[in-house]
Parts: sequence; C-alpha cells; structure tokens
Amino acid sequence: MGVVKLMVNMQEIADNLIKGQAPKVKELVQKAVDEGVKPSEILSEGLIAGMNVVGTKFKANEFYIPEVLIAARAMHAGMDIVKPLLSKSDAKSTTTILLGTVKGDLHDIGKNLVGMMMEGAGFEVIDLGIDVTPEKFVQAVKDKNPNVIAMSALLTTTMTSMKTTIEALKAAGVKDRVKTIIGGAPITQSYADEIDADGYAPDAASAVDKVKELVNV
Ligand code: B1M
Repeated sequence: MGVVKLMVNMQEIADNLIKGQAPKVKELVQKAVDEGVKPSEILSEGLIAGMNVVGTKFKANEFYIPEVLIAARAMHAGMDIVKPLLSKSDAKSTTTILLGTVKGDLHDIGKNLVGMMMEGAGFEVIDLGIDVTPEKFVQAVKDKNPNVIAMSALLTTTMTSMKTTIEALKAAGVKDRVKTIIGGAPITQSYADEIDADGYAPDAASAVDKVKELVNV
C-alpha cells in the first residue's frame, strides 16, 4: 500500500495566518510551492484570504492591533517565499501604492500596519518611510508612477504636510495622475475634503477598502 500524501490546503495557510503562526505559515507555503501550487493561488487563496479575515475582525473589534501585527508578521513569512516567484510568474499587482508618513512626523506603527494590509490585499507597496517631504513624494510619483499615494500623520502639527504635499503634486502637474488617500489619528473626512485628498480612512482595513473603491479593483 502506498503512503497517502496530503496536499497543502490553502484554507490551512489562511487559518494559521489568522492565528499568527508565522513558522507554520512559512512551512505550509514552502510545502505548497514544492507541491507545484501556483504562487498566485497561494497568495490569493491562502495569504490574502487570511489577511482579509484579519481585516474584517479588526474592523469588528474582534481583533486588536497586536493580533493584526502578529498576523501581518505571519503573512510576511509567507510572502517572503512567494514574492520572488510571483515576479517571475502571473499575478503581478496592477495597483501600486506609494506610502509614507509625512514631513516632520516620525510615527510609523500605523503606517506599517496600513502597508501590511495593503500588501495583504495584493497591492504593490512602495514604502518611502517616515518624515517624507512633499518633494520626495512628487519625485517618487514621477519615478514610480503609482496609482495611489497613501499618507499617514499622527500629529496635529504635521497633518498640514498632507496639504503641502497635495499642493506640491498640483504644482508639479501630477495630481491627476494619482489618487491621494490620508489617515492617522488626527485626520478626518472633513480634513480630507478641505485639502482636496481623494479619500480618507480611519484604520488600516478601511484604507484597503478605500483604495479598492478609488482605483476600481
Ligand atoms: Co507620539 N504622539 N509623539 N510617539 N505617540 C501621539 C500621536 C500623541 C497623541 C500622544 C499624546 O500626547 N497623547 C501625541 C500627538 C498629539 C497631537 O498632535 N494631537 C504625540 C506626540 C505629542 C509626540 C511627540 C511630539 C512627543 C515629544 O517628543 N514631545 C513626538 C513627535 C515625534 C515626531 O513625530 N516628530 C512623539 C514621538 C513618539 C515616539 C517616537 C515615542 C513613538 C512613535 C514610535 C513609532 O511610531 N515608531 C510615539 C508613539 C508610539 C505615540 C502613541 C503612544 C501611539 C501611536 C501609535 O503607534 N498607535 C500616540 C498616542 C496614542 O495614539 N495613544 C502618540 C498605534 C497605531 C496602530 O495607531 O498610528 O493611530 P495609529 O494608526 C491607526 C490609524 O490612525 C490609522 O490606521 C491605524 C490603525 O489601523 N492610520 C491610517 C494611520 N495612518 C493611516 C493612513 C491611512 C489610513 C489610516 O491612509 C493612508
């Protein structure tokens, strides 16, 4: 009698990601790759499916920030294996997000959470880091041609940098090339309206929904 070998189930990857089991996710993803499962399938039906559940739970206050960060770490463990294979194969993201904490602001925990959720949703994320000047955002729009600029600010004194950045995009003639979305503790929808940002999101999971709405994916 031959030995029955169980193939890796994508749901098992998703379930372990939701539980934040990074080593297990890594092991299962590697096993799935070795078994010949398409990287795009592992990404969409394992990692992204799991991260979507995490986002839903976070929005419903069933998960809190530490659980999201632990799940995001598990997602990264899987992504590390799948990412190099993806660039060689089919599922190239068609949506690129330029992410950064604005000038003068060094807070990056929320921004990183936004980035992880965006990656989890299958977007390509270019993270410019913290203290990103309007000039740097403008230059990166020219160089990288993103679909969306996602700006984070945690201070009432730095949220004005979002306004200056949008003005700089307009002055450089590139504002219409990208959608702008903003967020962070002091940010509101009315501030987004005031500075002519295309969208506002109160948390990382809603930021993903907002991007989907803005770029129609
Ligand atoms: Co700062 N800090 N901090 N701080 N800090 C706050 C923000 C503050 C509210 C604390 C307080 O006084 N109660 C206050 C701001 C007051 C104000 O302006 N209204 C403050 C201050 C004053 C300062 C300093 C000026 C303190 C000083 O030096 N005198 C200084 C400024 C430094 C600077 O940036 N230039 C400073 C420094 C720091 C540390 C370096 C010590 C550290 C940051 C470490 C780091 O980020 N690597 C820090 C921290 C940790 C905080 C608190 C405690 C926590 C912030 C955080 O990470 N929250 C914060 C008080 C608080 O919030 N309780 C505070 C968790 C994170 C997941 O939430 O970033 O809000 P958050 O992100 C959320 C949403 O806002 C949203 O999604 C996330 C959740 O899903 N979101 C987006 C964020 N970005 C988004 C972008 C989007 C969409 C959603 O679309 C693009």
